[in-house]
Amino acid sequence: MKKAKLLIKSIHCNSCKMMIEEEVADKGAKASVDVGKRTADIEFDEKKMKLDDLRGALKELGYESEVIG
Ligand SMILES: [Cu+2]
Repeated sequence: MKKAKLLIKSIHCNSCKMMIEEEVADKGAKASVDVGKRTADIEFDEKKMKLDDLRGALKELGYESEVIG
């Protein structure tokens, strides 16, 4: 499993956290969102998906992200 950290500036509450975590789970990966820090720790299988595809799916929900780790 590959790990990445995203900064998602438009996270502002627990529903954002749930939306993002559910969307990432739907794509077959794992996300752990920290609402205070506005970050999402992502664990995904590089063979099955690209981080940019996941970021694209989040963007469609209104969450633009920046890869910070
Ligand atoms: Cu929110």
